[in-house]
Amino acid sequence: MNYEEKKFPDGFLWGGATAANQLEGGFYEGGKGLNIADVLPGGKERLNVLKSPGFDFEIDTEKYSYPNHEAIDFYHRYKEDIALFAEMGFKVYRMSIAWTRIFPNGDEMEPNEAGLAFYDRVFDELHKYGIEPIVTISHYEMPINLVKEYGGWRSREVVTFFERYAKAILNRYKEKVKYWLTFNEINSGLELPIFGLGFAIQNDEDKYQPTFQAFHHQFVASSLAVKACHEIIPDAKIGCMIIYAPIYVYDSKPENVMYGLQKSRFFNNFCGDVQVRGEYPAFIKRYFKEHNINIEIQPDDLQLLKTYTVDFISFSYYMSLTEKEEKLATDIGEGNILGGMKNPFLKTSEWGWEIDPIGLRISLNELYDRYRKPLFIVENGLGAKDKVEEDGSIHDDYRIDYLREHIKQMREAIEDGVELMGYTPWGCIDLVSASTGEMSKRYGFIYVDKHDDGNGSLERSRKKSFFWYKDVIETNGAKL
Ligand code: BGP
Repeated sequence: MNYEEKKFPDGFLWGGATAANQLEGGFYEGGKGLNIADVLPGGKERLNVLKSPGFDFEIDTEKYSYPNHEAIDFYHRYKEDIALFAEMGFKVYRMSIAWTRIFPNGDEMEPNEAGLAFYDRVFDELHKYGIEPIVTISHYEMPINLVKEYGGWRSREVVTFFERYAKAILNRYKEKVKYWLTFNEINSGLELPIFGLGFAIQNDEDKYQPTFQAFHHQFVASSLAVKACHEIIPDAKIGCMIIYAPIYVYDSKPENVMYGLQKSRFFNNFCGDVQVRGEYPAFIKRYFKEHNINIEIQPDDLQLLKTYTVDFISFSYYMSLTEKEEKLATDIGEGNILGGMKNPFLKTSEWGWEIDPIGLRISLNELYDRYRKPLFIVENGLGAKDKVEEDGSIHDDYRIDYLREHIKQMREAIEDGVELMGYTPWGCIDLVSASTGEMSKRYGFIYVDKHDDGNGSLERSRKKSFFWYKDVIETNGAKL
């Protein structure tokens, strides 16, 4: 391929991605209320809380640290950070709005002006550099009041509160935001319900009826947001957001192949099928029947889901999963948050996430074959521990290698015929990790001097990958 052929399509949206709760800090400023991320402890306790039943959503500062409270202080330093994004040449910046800045308790009638004004300032700053914001309406941070008083997404009332919130921000930012996403990694509710569904599983029963009722409420809420978005900002595009992890079947045993297909349908396709095709797929209806799940569906719900489907599909891609029907505990890859088996052909990150660039090409093809809608990779990246040299430089070649190989596979997928809108690698600036609550799991092109113990000057510096990514964007992907 010559230089011209290596380029990505004109208008390809290069950028980076973050989420409010993981970088803003200022958790009690500007009238903000408490959200789920504010009560999640940092360090080893984080994963325990996410994976074990019975979390009570209380803050206990005697016992735990809460890294999201200050995070990297984007709340006060957004100008400096956006200037750095601009220096890399970002075309877009994916961020989220903290629901609790706009509706501190979630159930008020009127939005909080100070919260609205903060994002006005952020969007204005982005536009100053010609960077288009891509806004996730809800990224793992439901207001605590809605969790405690209403049971999170179990409650139908939350749909009304969410719709009010979505309309408030769509109206306010109609001139400033043209790309929207409804729920971050909506299918995470199957593995990490605290994040995905806004409630903690208390017992096995919760995994059935309440879980799927909560999903239904989110689907309805998502369609209401699509409807409002199209009415309020006719030239905007709004997408769903799922975690995609292609499933590799461990061997050719037909039972395992069937298991892999079912696993993929459940994890990868269930939420997309509802949000993109506008209906519950047959495999989930069968599952409901076999598990006695009777979700409450209001008369207009199904028509709403069918009418207000998303314009594009965005997804996060970190790893593939290898599966068979009967796994032994020793088959499971250590640290792999989604529970897949060890794949002998793949290396893993320090946290046990399989590194699999070809899996991204497979994901893009599977998604495009299934839906025939534009795709957007809104998260991808390598969590790694960075070493700061004496002169302050950071040689993160491992991150460059990771991203380069994934970008190559994106180009392959485009050659395969996939319509790909853009790429926003995760954590373009170091931030608090969602699953570990630690700072030391870094993804950024920009280093932030903040450590797991909460100390650090919060100073920003450019890693080697910063200059590399700048070149990638400048050459529209021709120079990797
Ligand atoms: C996704 C989330 C992000 C993010 C990322 C990396 O699941 O949408 O919020 O943090 O994963 O995960 P982690 O921070 O656990 O390494």
